Amino acid sequence: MASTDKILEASAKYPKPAERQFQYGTAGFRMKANLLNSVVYRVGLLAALRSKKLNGQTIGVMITASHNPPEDNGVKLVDPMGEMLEASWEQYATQLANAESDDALGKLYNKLLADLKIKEDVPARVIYARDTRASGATLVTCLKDALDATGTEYTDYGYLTTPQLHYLVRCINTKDTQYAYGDISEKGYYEKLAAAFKLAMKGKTTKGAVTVDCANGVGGPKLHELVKHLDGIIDIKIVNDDVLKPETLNSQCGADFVKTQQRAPPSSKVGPNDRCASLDGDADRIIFYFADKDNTFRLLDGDRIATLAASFLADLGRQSGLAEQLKIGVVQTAYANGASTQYIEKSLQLPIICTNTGVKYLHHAAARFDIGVYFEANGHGTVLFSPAALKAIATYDPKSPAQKAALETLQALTELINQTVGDALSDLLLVEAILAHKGWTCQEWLLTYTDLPNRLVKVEVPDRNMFQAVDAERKLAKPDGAQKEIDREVGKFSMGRSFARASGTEDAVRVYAEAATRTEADGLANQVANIVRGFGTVVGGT
Ligand code: G16
Repeated sequence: MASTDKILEASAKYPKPAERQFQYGTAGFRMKANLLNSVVYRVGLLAALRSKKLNGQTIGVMITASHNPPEDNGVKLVDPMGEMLEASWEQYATQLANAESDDALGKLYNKLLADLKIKEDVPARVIYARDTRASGATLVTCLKDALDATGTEYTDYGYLTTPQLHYLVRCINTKDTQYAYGDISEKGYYEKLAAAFKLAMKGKTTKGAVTVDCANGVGGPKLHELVKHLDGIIDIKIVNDDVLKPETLNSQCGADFVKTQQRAPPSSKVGPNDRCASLDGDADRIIFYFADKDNTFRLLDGDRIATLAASFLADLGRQSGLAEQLKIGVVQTAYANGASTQYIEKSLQLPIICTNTGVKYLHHAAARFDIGVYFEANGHGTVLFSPAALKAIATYDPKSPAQKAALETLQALTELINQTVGDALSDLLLVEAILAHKGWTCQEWLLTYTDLPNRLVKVEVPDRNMFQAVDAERKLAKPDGAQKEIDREVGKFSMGRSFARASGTEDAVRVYAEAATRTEADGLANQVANIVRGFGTVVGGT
């Protein structure tokens, strides 16, 4: 049977839901799981095309909805170096997902083959994994049907965190090259992180335990595995690691809950000043927090991790004698707290780039620096080392014992920090290593600058797509007149800043506001949310 026939035959099992339009968004396709069968099948077709186009390099497919509720699911593609799918291919994913009939799908598949000059006889290779959602098994079947129909070679890695899949994709595609990234196995991932952490911690100890809330997601069992490789040099207490009750995923726990609610998970039993962290459902985000001696909740979010990492790396650059060769920069989004931006510019004196929300945007911007530190405020991020920086760090001849010690720590960090994507487990160890080096508790970390009070609100409107943001999502170009009203409200608040943008992962518009006081930040967020509601309702007609 010709391959298109096989594709059509399998596709008949997965009709596209009528009158639904799909879009490859901030992190792939994401929605209620029961709408996803046809989408995942078609993403499988695209993965095959992408691999063929890249001469049979291995492409990753991750089935996850990360921070979303348990009934959602999603799918995203991973490019050969472990990066997010190249942006220019997102449109093909969207087109395939929206082909109304099997016939239209077959025609589009052949058109893509022709337009993209893809040779059908080149082999296609794919690996895939999923998080712990109940719907994952069905979606894997849809994916496998697409891979079988296209004659793709594939490996099912079962349950993994998203960053673990990114790691494996890079390992496979760099095997036996000068860029070899690691052993192609889950065990290889733990071994790489553990070895690097032990090197980074040489002669240092952490202060007390860190309690890690795993959002009842795949990060729980994987963190247990990682701990086994750490030889007890760090005390990690794991909570919210129940993956047998899928309905508890991200429910009243996890990084998104803690960041948006600005409070610890209600189940938390830690005492004052105890260091805590929360992962999200697929363990690609992490945030830290603690209750101070007055029992006030204190958040140490992605901005804090970025500033901590950037200042530590800048110190290591100076101490090792490599400062001139290691130009460090930080990448943030509009959600970054204004106080963090000011601290990076004024105190750390480092350049900043502001991009749209979405790791794919931050990652590319970070690659412009020798050492690019990128974190979204929600805790998603990592640090990228350029090839030139890696070479300098690997080959520099230290001139003193102090330079040697700093260089060794830098070398360890290049191995510890996941170079493919934000990784909660790698970031956990990075933060712990830095705090150990600085001899800091969370309180000292918090003292580096004072966050402006802020509030994040989710507004449900009939059609979020009518809200079109520009200027790194700091302004609304549409609907007409909305930005003017937002500006007018912002002007009423001392140190006020606010913006609204359509989420790319949830059916909602997000509103962020910060101001001089908590009351003002809440007030501004509510006013802007009302503006969004007003515009959304008028045009949406409900
Ligand atoms: C995904 C993206 C992040 C983004 C988040 C929220 O995270 O990878 O870059 O910040 O969605 O995006 P939005 O505001 O567009 O809904 P995750 O952890 O859910 O995969």
